[in-house]
Amino acid sequence: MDECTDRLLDVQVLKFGTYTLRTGLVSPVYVDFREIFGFPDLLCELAELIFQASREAQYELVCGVPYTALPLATCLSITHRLPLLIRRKEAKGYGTKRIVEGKFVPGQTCLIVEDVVTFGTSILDTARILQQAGLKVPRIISAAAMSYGQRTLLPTTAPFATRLLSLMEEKRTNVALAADVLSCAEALALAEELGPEICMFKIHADALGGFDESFHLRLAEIAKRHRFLLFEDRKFADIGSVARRQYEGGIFRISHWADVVTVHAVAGPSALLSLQEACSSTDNGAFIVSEMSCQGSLAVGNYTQAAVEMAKVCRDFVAGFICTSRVTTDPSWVLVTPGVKLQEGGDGQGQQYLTPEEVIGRRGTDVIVVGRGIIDADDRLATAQAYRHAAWQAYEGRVAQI
Ligand code: 5BU
Repeated sequence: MDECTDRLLDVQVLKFGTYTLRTGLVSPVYVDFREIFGFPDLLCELAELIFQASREAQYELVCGVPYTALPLATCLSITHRLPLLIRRKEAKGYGTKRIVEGKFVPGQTCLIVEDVVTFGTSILDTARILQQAGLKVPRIISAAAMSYGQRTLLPTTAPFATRLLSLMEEKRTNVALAADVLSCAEALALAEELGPEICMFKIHADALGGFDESFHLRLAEIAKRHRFLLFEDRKFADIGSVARRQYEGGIFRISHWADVVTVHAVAGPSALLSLQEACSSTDNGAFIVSEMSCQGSLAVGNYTQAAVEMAKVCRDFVAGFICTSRVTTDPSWVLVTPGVKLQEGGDGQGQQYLTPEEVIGRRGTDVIVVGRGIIDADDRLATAQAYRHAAWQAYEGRVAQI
């Protein structure tokens, strides 16, 4: 895959810069798929990667989303002897008036191939039309869903996001543990036991009994040994000067040990800018709370969009967002979702849970934050491994499928 990516860069199918897309979104990456038509060997290589990525799905036919994905679908069809369908953009006004051309019988299963996905509207249109024609659509494959590793190469990815994305890719885990236990001693024991399974260890320092300097020194040592990052879920929401003092000073001295913190958008960008100034390393960062998992949250709609927009004033410090949906399609930001359990439901106190498959696989966020789902389990290690497996499978499925 990496060799293929290098060639896509060489021949300018994949470009990095600042591009305004048809949808009005500004993107740091642009895929000019039409450029590939001049390189048939590369087209075949990409079609083969798509075939490999879709192997688990059972399908009998292949259909490309018009127009640029048609050569990809054709290549797959010829190489693997899969009958090809063509979905017309509009039904012909004469002759058969068919909108889906090709040989098929209702009930057959069809793979949809797309070149680049922004919002997925064209894909969904194609899926709907094929379904109306009686076909089953098990999988949609896109040539351009970026992996965590590939996203570290984007020039707009913040330093902390780069650290997190590389760690997730290398360690093969996108689970953050919400270590909401009573004491620092318990938190250290949890970090020791579950450290090998997670990418971030999230605490609320002010809710842990016995907090002192020796705690964060010992936690940092465990984090280094088991390779995870330290996340203080402080949710700063005050004016810049106070937020800075809360970050650097007091009992917790958060800036001395936390790799990443959360910041509310409600007070505007000043808190972010002050925290960035006070940050002990340029490799550290913050997540902006753009949505919350709890019932009745006011962080919705225009607020969410404004929170996402605000991140741009502090691009080197903001690594991404806390959210429960895909609040941005810009792959430089990391999307972190709390309120996750293996079974959907609630906790009776406003928390709402979605499954790893739902948030990573279907909604398209990147990291799950799990607290009681793991902490309340009889076997915490086996349960953490089950979350890790579910969230990673959902991610791997998504890199091939949108
Ligand atoms: P739970 O035990 O998995 O429900 O814990 C969720 C954790 O995520 C907990 O530490 C919350 O403070 C944190 N959280 C959340 O649940 N929802 C949010 O919207 C935000 C943080 Br922001």
